[in-house]
Amino acid sequence: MSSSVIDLLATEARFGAHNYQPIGVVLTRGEGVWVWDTEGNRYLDCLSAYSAVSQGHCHPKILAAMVEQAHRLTLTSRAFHNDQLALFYEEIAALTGSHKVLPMNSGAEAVESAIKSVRKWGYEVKGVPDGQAEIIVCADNFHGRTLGIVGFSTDAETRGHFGPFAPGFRIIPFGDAAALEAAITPNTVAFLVEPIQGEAGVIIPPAGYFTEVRELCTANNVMLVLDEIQTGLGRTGKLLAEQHEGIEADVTLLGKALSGGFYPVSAVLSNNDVLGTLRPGQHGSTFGGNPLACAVARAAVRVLVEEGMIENAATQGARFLQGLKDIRANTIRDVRGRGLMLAVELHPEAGRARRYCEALQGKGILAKDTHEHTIRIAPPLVITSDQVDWAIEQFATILTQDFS
Ligand code: IF1
Repeated sequence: MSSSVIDLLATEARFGAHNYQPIGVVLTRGEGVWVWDTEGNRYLDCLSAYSAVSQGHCHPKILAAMVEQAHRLTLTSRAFHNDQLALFYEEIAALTGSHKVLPMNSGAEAVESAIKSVRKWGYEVKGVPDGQAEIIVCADNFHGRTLGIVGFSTDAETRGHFGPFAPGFRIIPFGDAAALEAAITPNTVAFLVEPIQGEAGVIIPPAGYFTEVRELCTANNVMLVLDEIQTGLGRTGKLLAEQHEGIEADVTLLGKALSGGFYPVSAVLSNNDVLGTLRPGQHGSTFGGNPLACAVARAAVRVLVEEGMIENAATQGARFLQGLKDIRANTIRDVRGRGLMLAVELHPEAGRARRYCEALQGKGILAKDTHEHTIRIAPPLVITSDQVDWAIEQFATILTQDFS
């Protein structure tokens, strides 16, 4: 590492809160699936900023939309109308088959907004006594970092010493429809769940789980809220991960790739009932729905569809998964994934996943460990067959070594 890079790291360490422990690479440029560090080394990005950069780094059409809009108008607040919001609503509703759209900024804000909305729906439409609404969530969930959300996390690191927390949440195991049935009461307003648990280590529920979940929610007048902030917008090889299950959520949450990584843009999508309960003054955001965000999101969604990125995620995801499965290495305990949301789980004796990610960096691949023993792999959806094959060779080289 050059002295200027060491200076940057020291300055970060001195002034920054130490709430992250990044891999020792300082990135300065990105294009498509590639990123470059300050010393000129090139890496294949197998994290894509946690799936926010699905369209590839600095996609030229999203960039053009952003620059054009930034020259004209960036922020009006929702005290006035802007000429981008209606078009954003129309396009996202048509694409996803939703009736109503609520624009926010971060993923956590979309989750918080959904919680507020389904509670309000519970009191005003379902008839739950005021203050009694219950929301069911899953163990090992990850929905963001705000107080409301970390209060129903089951991860000690995520929630430890941040309480007291808001009541009104019940936690059940993921992938267990019988547990959902047992947890529902007359006061249950919603079931909030990730289609595939990301932070938990790319955990895919058993086949048929979501069909049963959908039936239980419908039968009990419980809103099914799918957090598709990570799984949505093509990541799993379909526009929405719910399509793999042949179901439709009542409320869908989008974020991350909704802006192609240019800007924080998130949204709550729902049927008329849920978002229909919000009245002026009851919810909002200074930046939510601003013209710059809307223009960027419109371009981000357009290129995703027009450039075939969703189909490519399905094709290249299957190729990547098979390639990883074909690696014969006794460090590997499991390989799993759907589309380009993939994970390699290591045997505990093989050593920490972090060491493997550091070794992969040396081979020109940036990937991220999760939960000690799992390497998460989520490249931009524009990855080609040759790039997948090259990545698999690097994974094979590293996974056949022992870092225990
Ligand atoms: C961090 C993981 C990914 C999410 C789902 C909501 C949000 C996220 C399903 C909140 C955010 C991120 C945030 C990032 C780590 C990360 C993550 F490792 F925790 F699981 F992506 F894989 N719902 N996920 O995955 O969205 O408010 O951040 O915009 O460092 O916290 P946000």
